[in-house]
Amino acid sequence: MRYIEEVMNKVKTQNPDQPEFLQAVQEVLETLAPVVERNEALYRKQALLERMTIPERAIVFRVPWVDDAGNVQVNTGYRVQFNGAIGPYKGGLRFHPSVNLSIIKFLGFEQVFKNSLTGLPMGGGKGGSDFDPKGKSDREIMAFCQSFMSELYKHIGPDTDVPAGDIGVGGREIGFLFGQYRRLRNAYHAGVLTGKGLTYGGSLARTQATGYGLLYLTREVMEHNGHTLKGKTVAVSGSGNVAIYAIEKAWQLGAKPVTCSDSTGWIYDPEGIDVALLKQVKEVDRARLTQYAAARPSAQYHQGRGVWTVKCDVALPCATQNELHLEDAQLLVAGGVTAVCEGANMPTTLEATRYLQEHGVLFCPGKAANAGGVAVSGLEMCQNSMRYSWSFEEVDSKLEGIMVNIYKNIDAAAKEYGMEGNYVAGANIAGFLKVADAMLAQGVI
Ligand code: NDP
Ligand code: 2IT
Repeated sequence: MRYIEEVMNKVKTQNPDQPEFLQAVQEVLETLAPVVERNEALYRKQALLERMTIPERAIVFRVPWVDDAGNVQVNTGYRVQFNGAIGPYKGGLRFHPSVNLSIIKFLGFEQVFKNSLTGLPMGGGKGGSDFDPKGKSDREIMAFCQSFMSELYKHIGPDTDVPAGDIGVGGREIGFLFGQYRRLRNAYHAGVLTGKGLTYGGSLARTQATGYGLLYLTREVMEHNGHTLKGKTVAVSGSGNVAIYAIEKAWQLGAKPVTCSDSTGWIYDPEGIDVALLKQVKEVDRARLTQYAAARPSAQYHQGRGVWTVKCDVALPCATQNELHLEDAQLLVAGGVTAVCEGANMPTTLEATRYLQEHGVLFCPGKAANAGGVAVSGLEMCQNSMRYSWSFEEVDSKLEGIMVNIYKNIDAAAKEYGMEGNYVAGANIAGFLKVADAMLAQGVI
């Protein structure tokens, strides 16, 4: 126990200006206490937790590009290669004005344990930029992506580090990034990026994977605790890649998703969200949710935040970090929520998580619940290595198997360490043990 506190204090001293990173580390370290107690002397002598909380490498770079008016713009680019003990660094790229080193480090740290939970050989990394894709033309997006890759390509490769999408980075951006990488390297390293288009090495079902995987995991959590998803009301936040396919799979599993949101407002649709319309608005037109509301008579549009005021059985935060606060958790509990499963990374604050757990809500953390995206990225790498591709059904059934397995492993780890039903502890412990073992086996690295 004392060892964990000592490490936490060191991490705080070394990173005083990185609140998101500290939050992510604190959540993991505090749940590792029972594991560390069993191995304290070894872990301390090996400085294992100190090593796990410092990235192997963090690259920060300038990204200059020219806008449509002919002016030079400049952004900051990041790639944090957090831990490569169990495989090449793997994790998404986020383009959003809020991006800074703290956010990329928190995401990279989470990714280490998430990737371990998938059972596939992938280390953890994350990157991105404070570039804001909103309102930019396709040419501006391309100019930015090409400049970003002109530095990033030196640090990545199919056996080194394999980026993918995250907030603000989808199929269009991955295409531009891949084109520039290929041009600079003069080699067709299909496995250098995942989330690619289907005509140049992408995997079927990668687009759907995070949202679908979230619902497979949510179904496992519900059913192993005597509930079912069938007929249940689901509140979803966000309206991007994860939210859209979470909503689609919720319908397919017999539940009724009634909300979605973006950073300016949210929709309550008592008849259930119309997925085809949502895809048209967000994926095709790249428009705002006001357009959804205008086209759908049953939809109510509200400005600002408020998704968690809707009475629901299952809540799926799928937008961004720290979007579900203590007051939201209190409202959800008062409304009788059964389960909260995180589609986004760290969307629930530490206080809200504790409140939900203390009030008997089934709570599944993002590391486990949203691991389906990176899992299918791993399957994309696998297909690229084989120079082959699987059918949608094949990839989807592998994804489902991986999510079922993740549930089994986090449930078993929680039970083994005396914290039955605590899936936060279960996910952290199960994810940690594999990485710890690999690091100890590889010596002082
Ligand atoms: P998208 O860019 O496709 O969508 C993001 C959604 O979240 C949009 O609706 C966006 O609204 C909203 N959002 C983003 N930032 C904020 C903010 N600061 N405040 C309020 N709303 C915000 O991203 P994804 O769907 O891919 O990612 C969503 C979450 O899921 C992230 O936490 C990501 O890390 C996580 N994730 C993604 C995976 C993937 O495969 N894509 C895999 C695992 C996790 P607006 O359009 O107004 O900005
Ligand atoms: O947070 C995540 O797991 C992702 N954004 C997906 C990463 C990936 O490499 O597919």
